[in-house]
Amino acid sequence: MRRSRISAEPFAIEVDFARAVFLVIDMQRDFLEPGGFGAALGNDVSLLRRAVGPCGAMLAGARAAGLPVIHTREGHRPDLADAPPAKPLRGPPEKRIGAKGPMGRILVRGEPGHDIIPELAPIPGEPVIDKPGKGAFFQTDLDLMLRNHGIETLLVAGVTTEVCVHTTVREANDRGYRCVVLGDACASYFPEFHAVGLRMIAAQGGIFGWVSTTDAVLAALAADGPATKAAKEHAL
Ligand code: C5J
Repeated sequence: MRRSRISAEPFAIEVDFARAVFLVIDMQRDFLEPGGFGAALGNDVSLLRRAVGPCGAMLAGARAAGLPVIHTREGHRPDLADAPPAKPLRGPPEKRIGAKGPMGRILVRGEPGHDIIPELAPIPGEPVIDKPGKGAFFQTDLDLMLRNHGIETLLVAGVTTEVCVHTTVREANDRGYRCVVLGDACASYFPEFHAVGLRMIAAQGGIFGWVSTTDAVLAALAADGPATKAAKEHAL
């Protein structure tokens, strides 16, 4: 097994890329485009765009290197049977989960707003995990897929930093995975929450994981070369 060093906070981490995946959290139209769930909650969705370029660069690098990619989407069944009753009851009725918006019913599977933004669309062979909650492990088969493929490290990006990225990293950390969060490939409607969210991950000796950058991860991946290609045999 070959380990590559990624510079990160609180300290550099050695990663076996043959046992790593790139996990892209909820880069959906409902969060990033006007008229979706994020906008219905009163947020400036343009603040999330800053993560798109870095996410795209990491996607391209992962695909070129043979590093498996997994996407997630937050959303619910059309009858909302998988939404806890308190979730769709928040906010004014015309802006709630399940209400009709310019991109279809808000945060409902199968609607245009639920799709991943076209710039970061999954390609054939990349699993998409549909999750009813904020965390990607809650009521999904993500853990099973990762364990079946011997994955130990998650390279994590997406939105929003302090909600679905954080929840997923906490869930993963408790399940024994090592999470390296690509800070510049994450974003929040609240820049201060983004900054503090990243600090919380790396604080106390890396209480939830590591925080790095897209460039640092790509540099380690490029230096790794052949070892990553071995991951192709473990394609998810
Ligand atoms: C939110 C998410 N913010 N993907 N979801 O409701 O972070």
